[in-house]
Amino acid sequence: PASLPLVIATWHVMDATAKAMEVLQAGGNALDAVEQGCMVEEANEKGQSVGKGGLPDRDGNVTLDACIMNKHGNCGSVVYLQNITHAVSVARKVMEDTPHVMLAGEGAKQFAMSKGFQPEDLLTEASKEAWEKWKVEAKYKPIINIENHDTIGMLAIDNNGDISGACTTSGLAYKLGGRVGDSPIIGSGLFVDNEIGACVATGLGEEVVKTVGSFLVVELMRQGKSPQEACEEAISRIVNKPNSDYKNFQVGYIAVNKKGETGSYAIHQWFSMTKFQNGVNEQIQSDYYHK
Ligand code: SD4
Repeated sequence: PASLPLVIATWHVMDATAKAMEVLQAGGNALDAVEQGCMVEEANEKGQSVGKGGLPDRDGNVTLDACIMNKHGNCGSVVYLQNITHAVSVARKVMEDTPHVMLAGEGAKQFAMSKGFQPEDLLTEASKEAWEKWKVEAKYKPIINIENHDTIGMLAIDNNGDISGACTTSGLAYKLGGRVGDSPIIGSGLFVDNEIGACVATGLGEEVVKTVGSFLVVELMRQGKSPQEACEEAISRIVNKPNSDYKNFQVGYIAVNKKGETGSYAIHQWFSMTKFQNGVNEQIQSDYYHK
């Protein structure tokens, strides 16, 4: 089997995977690792599709979606959360401190504040300027890879061989007010089954939700597919739909199985996975469908 521990994440996020590996090497569990890894990107104001500095919706509001899932198959999620940078940590509190799985909007924010999270303005000058520029024409169209390396999904296996995953995003830039993507939807943006493996998605969330993408990838691994084969099959479900408009949007998956084998696949070029294993932290370009 591949050596443990290991961490993989969507896009080019070496600081985040380094943080997660540091947690694992200090004997921390996979859940702590994915939370702390994701927090690195949430706090990074330069990342314009997650946490602080995320691009707003069309009304200028930064609204966050995040979820987390542990080795017991428990999960927590927040949707349409405003003014709290570390959405992934709020999701973990929902999992651990409430009888619920999802909290939305104002209720999620009030809950976060009751747990000691400090509200702050998440719209940075740079993101505000980008939004103002967008407003001139105000055309909404998903742009392939606009997110490039920000929205983060992370999966880890710790020294005990246990798997956890997390996902956090400010969603699609200039979305309609109220829009929620795949990232906080368990089974779509993220799924973890400690017996089998885990998967996390990025890209146009609507297309991931319609195919329950991450659950699909894990179930395909359960049926014997490798993580790579499972990611490819889940992408083919999207592109082979009648009238699929896949040429105009991106979806990417990364997956890991219980043996520590990994895979990644996307519709279009330039999707990548960051992987930290055996002392090597590297960005791996993903293979893709549309050539
Ligand atoms: C969403 N899947 O809200 C997210 C966006 C994303 O890289 O992954 N961007 O649809």
